[in-house]
Amino acid sequence: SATSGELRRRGETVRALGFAEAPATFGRPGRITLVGSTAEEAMGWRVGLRGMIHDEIVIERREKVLRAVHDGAHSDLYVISTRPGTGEGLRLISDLRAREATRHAGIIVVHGQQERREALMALDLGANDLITRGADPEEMALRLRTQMRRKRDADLLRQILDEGLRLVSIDSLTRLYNRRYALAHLEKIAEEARTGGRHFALMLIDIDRFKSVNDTFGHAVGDAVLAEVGQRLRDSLRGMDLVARFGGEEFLVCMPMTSLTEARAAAERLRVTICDRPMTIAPDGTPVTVSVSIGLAMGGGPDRSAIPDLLAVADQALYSAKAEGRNQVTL
Ligand code: GH3
Ligand code: MG
Ligand code: MG
Ligand code: MG
Repeated sequence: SATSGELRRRGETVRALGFAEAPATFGRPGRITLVGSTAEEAMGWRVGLRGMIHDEIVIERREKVLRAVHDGAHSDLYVISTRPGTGEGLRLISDLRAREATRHAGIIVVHGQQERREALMALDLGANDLITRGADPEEMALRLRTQMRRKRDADLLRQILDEGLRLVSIDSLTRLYNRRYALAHLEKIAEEARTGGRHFALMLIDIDRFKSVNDTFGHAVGDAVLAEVGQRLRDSLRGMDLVARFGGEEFLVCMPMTSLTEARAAAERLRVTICDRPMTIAPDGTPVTVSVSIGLAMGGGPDRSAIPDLLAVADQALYSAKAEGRNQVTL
């Protein structure tokens, strides 16, 4: 288990990376499950390890391990005994690797000196380390500690990666996806539409005369209006729809599996939800009414246009909406 120095270093890493607080699993004691061929074998391991491992150690019968995982009682490390010729143990390794909760768990296989075939198969199925049956407790403790350390580091890295991906995908003002994420996601939607033979709608939504909102009420109110526009757009769409802040006061909406008729209705609904009631902006409750112009383009079906071309079509439609007087949807 981690020493206090190690924990302090991890805490510093976590803070230096800008986490508001430590990731959920940070600092929690680890858990090790021992799965012997017999109850006596696992008990023997536990007695040998006494005082050398500071993580929680549980003994589980082979048949009960997956049930426990299913019930949420999964471990960071599994020590599993194989029995030659039975496939027992080996099957458990592949089952653990196939489950989300234990995909990244450590697995150490305990095998007999002569069971070279089992040992190699175990490694092939994803075991992290091997111990020869009868190895002394010091060696066992060392190998367990190494795997627990590796698991903790890997968990932390995965959380940092998830958080980093989130940070580079989200616009901090509106909490919507940003342009970078939207462009990547659009390609996926286009690909799904190609294989599924369905249409999707693409909308570019630009706030009308937003410069005058800033000029009249100040930049802070302008920011709050942007956040409220984003909120209203999100509230009026389905979970499967993409809403992103595409530029300064420009938003992008993509609706998969949507016909032209549905898209027109949705765009009109979005237009109305922005302009039909004032936004009350904190702290003094300034009422601000804005409208948006929406350029609509359809993708998918027989039309094989690439995303940049569809965006250009939507942008052209938006330009027309502005030219024809704003606060309208144009196709
Ligand atoms: P139009 O109807 O033609 O779109 O007029 P507009 O004033 O909205 O368009 P223009 O492109 O002239 O101005 C957009 C303004 O949006 C200018 C810029 O200062 C403002 N803006 C862009 N991003 C932000 C932001 O993050 N916060 C605030 N408060 N204003 C922003
Ligand atoms: Mg503009
Ligand atoms: Mg504008
Ligand atoms: Mg604009």
